Amino acid sequence: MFESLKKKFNSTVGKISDKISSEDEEANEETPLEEKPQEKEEPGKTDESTEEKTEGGVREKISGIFSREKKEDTPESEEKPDETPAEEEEKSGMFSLVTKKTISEKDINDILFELEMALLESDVALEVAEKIINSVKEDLVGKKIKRRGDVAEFTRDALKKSISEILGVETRDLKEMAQNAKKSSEPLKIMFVGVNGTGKTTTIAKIATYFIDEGYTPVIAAADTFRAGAIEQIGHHAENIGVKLIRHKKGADPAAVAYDAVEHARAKGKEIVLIDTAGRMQTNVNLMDEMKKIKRVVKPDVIIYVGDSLTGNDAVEQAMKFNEAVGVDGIILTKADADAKGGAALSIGYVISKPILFLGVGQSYEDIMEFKSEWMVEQLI
Ligand SMILES: Nc1nc2c(ncn2[C@@H]2O[C@H](COP(=O)(O)OP(=O)(O)O)[C@@H](O)[C@H]2O)c(=O)[nH]1
Ligand SMILES: [Mg+2]
Repeated sequence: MFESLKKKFNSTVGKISDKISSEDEEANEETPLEEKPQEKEEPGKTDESTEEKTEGGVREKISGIFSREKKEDTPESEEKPDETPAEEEEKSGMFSLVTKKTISEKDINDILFELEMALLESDVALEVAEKIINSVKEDLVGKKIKRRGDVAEFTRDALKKSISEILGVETRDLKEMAQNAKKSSEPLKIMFVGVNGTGKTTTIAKIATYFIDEGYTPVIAAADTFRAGAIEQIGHHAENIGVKLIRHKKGADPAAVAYDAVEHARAKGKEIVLIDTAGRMQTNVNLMDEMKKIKRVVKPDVIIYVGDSLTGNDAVEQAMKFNEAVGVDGIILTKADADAKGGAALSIGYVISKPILFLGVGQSYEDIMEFKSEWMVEQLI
């Protein structure tokens, strides 16, 4: 899962660490660090030792496309002036592994730009990639390096912090909502929206299983009355997991199906209503209106956008459209088990300011996991 992003973040740690450590070694061998002349901006020349020429060429070509923040390098005067005798010794090169240097923007600019390009290739949204790069830059520039391991540690920490910030959208606790529903005897109504094939129906069966395991009795509304075979498909799942399905005929008003399911839950004391809807293109106005009608009629407590993580930027784009049309409260990303890239998982919550609640991680009813941002950070770096 998300191998591609993980590789890119880790290789960035390695590259920054190698670059700054090797500069330190040169500084120790050649001249005292303080007297080392500032390198001039000569991308083709200065980076040959650490980067492949082809990558450099590509970078130059695309460098005009995306705007890069230009900041002045941290001035040398930021070096701590009042050094202890021990620090003076370190600088004089007595301990070759103990060096002292302040990370400048120039040290990391090219490597971070390369990371930004790599993130975009992995379907990370542009605003998210930019935020990560800027946040890491802000954290690293000016950091004083005392030991060789510092650079890797600082870079890793800076990346972790930026990813945590990206994923730090306030989440919603469905379990708590279900508990409250139980106490109030008014069912928790959850409506699932998203385009065709993203995994809505499968996800509803998984969420029903999740709540059954928690001791609740859900009911499912077969409100996808549009697609051929949809009612049979969800009926098959409902039977497998032993959940009551409320269904009308194909072509019936989906809002009426959802309404009946809510009435059923009220009458039978069931705590949760899960409403399946037809997969519609986010651009289909009529079908979007139909979804708004379901919303008006049953007033769901939670609207969950179900997106296919394999579709990357498309999933993010669709989430925006659904959010504009009906208002989304949370996200479930499916097929994360098959997603090597991870761009949608990293970006989608940030872009629409709504939390990812679960990840779909396979085709069986148990293959769903609660999404925790700390877990995601650990996956990535
Ligand atoms: N690997 C994998 N496949 C999934 C996952 N969720 C759904 N699928 C598959 O995606 C396909 C479409 O799912 P479906 O629920 O019919 O999508 P819907 O059109 O949005 O209702 C089915 O073959 C599912 O088995 C998941 O988390 N992982
Ligand atoms: Mg479906």
